[in-house]
Amino acid sequence: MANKDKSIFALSTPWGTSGISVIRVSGKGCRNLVKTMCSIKSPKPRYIYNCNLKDKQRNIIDNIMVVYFNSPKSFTGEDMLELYTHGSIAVIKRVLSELSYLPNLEPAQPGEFLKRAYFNNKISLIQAEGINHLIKSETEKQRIVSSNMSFNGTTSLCKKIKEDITYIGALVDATIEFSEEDESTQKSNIEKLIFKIIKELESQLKGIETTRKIFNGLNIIVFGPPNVGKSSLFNLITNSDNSIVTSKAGTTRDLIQIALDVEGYKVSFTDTAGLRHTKDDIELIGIKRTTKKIESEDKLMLVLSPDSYNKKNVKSLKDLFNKITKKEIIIIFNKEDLLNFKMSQKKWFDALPFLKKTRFITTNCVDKKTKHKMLRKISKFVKNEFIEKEKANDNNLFFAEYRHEAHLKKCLKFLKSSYNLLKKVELCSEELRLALKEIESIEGNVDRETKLDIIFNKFCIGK
Ligand SMILES: Nc1nc2c(ncn2[C@@H]2O[C@H](COP(=O)(O)OP(=O)(O)O)[C@@H](O)[C@H]2O)c(=O)[nH]1
Ligand SMILES: [Mg+2]
Repeated sequence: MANKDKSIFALSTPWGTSGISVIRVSGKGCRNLVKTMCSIKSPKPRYIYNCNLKDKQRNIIDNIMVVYFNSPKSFTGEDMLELYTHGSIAVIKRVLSELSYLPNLEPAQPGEFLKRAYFNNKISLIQAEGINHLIKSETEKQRIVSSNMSFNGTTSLCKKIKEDITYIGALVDATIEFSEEDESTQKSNIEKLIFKIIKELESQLKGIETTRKIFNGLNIIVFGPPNVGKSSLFNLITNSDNSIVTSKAGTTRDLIQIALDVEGYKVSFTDTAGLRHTKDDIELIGIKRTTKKIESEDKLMLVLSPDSYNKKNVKSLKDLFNKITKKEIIIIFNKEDLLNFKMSQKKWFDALPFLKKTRFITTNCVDKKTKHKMLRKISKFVKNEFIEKEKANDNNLFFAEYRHEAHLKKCLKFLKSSYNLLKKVELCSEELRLALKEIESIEGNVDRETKLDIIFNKFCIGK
């Protein structure tokens, strides 16, 4: 992080041509900057001004809008400026270079505005992480979960859990005062309360898996023997011509990936090299990469066709299936327009009997007339088989980071031992106190600068 006494500046909108661009400045000297660069003598805070932005030689750089925010009523809690310039690369460059010559002003590090906001108690750590996800979000599901984290959802849940643990702590401490009989009813009450939080934490930990899938996307790997029409199918699904299609076996060598938004979920499809024994060393690299990818991902789309049925291809697939376990597989029987289609389907199932229960559809990827109908059929199949089961109540997803998971797990551990230590009031109280600390850490009681840097460096510049 840059020196906290220094002021920082950055372009907060993307670099490039657009209607407007926003450049942010935070720290001491903002007010003075409005005077010198914008010729506004005493800017009213949070008031938008139209002015000419001038360089040191008093030449006009651009006609802009500017807002001055006075500390602590700003995003970072410091004095701040937002300059709305025309979205021109030349203007942006000129303004940034002009700012960089000013004393006490430095380009912001990634996430530094958020970091200052956090240090000035404007936002919690989890809110900063949420805003970072929100900025990067591309699909509706990603937006919903990021919003939960940024705008109160997660904070309220943490508050509720903290209140519950504190309340239990008070009850535990009070048991000392009770008669033996009252003590046992009280303890069974406490047990119930602890159990309720344990259940909540367990459900949140489960939810993290779902959140990760929402943020990282679901990966579907299109694979199979050469020449079955994998690349044709991939191009059809992704509405692209990114994958080369030829009648020559071994055309695709690189892994080609495209991400789509399927009902608010980010879904990435990967086209792969056809699996076969080959002496071509470049194709071999492609096949190795394909096998590795299949081994590492869960959702597999096996493409087969009548003209690809032969002993060698059967063996390649058998070898692969011997290596992999626990995958979700669906089959696309392609080239349904070929004459011996039905027969070949049976042959494939007979050769690979373990696939007999696998769900499948039949397709034709070359007939332009049926293209739209085919796409609908494939999309429906993919949705039913791969997306539906991932669906969760997004409003109940509040955590995403490995950091959150670690604290939740520790909190759970302390709660469980407090449950087991109910008879020893002091020890039980101590476990509850430790559990409480873990929830506070999620919200941001992280005091080691280095650890914070790891978190904030993942963020973008200008945020
Ligand atoms: N008849 C027919 N040919 C197809 C179909 N899908 C793809 N092909 C053809 O099969 C050949 C191999 O296709 P390609 O997509 O490159 O297969 P890949 O090697 O599995 O990626 C090309 O000549 C395609 O035009 C189909 O549904 N029917
Ligand atoms: Mg191909």
